[in-house]
Amino acid sequence: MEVHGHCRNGVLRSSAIVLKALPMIDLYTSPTPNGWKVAIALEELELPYETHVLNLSEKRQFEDWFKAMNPNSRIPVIVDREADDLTIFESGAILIYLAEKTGRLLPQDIKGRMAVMQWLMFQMSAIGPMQGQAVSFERYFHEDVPAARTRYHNETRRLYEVLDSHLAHNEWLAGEYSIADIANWSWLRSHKWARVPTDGLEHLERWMAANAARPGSQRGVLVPPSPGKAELVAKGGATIVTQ
Ligand SMILES: N[C@@H](CCC(=O)N[C@@H](CS)C(=O)NCC(=O)O)C(=O)O
Repeated sequence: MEVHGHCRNGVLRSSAIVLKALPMIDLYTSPTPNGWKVAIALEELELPYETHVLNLSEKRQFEDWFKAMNPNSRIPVIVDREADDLTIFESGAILIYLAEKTGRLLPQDIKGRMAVMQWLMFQMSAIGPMQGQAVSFERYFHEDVPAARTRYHNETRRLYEVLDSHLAHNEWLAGEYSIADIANWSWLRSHKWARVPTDGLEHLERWMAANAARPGSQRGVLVPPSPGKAELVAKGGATIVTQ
């Protein structure tokens, strides 16, 4: 496992002295939408963290040391050293935890809180699984299955249209910018990889541009650095796609 320190924000400034904060959170991740969600949230919240990169093709996620943290063998996972090594898997749960830890990106009042939760759950239960399958059948699956390709493509596009209609009347998904925006944008930014267009969805595209313009988003999507080359990503995806 490669271990990289990513404490870009772990710098405390006090008059003349500049101190580096110790990483507080271990982030086990990979350059994928579910991983970016957590990196973006950590950057937005300016929490010091250390990144542990898993190359998913090497299948380290199935080893016992990793399964002890997540029995489902998936990234992302965090360990909060400041909270008695509290270990959390499932990116939605991690985002809620980080928001609660800092009191940011998730309102306290019940109405505001539930608005964020419902759009977060929309991503976890719909955008993620459907777009994930769209990518698998477009790019990774070992045989071409046109009916599956069409189904996941159409369902993903339909979900984008749901977001677009909502964003026609809302700047962000739930009141102020929140973990719901982070979760959904982390997937939407890869829509071309799934070959699902956003054409004609002007409100969605306006919101995507607003997310992309945030410094926290820009730092988060570089954690960890992606191999960049489409062939390499496709080869890696093909090694982990299940039949
Ligand atoms: N519902 C989980 C999904 C996590 C997930 O599917 N992670 C993928 C990368 S985006 C993974 O670790 N895949 C490894 C594999 O399939 O072996 C979450 O949101 O955390």
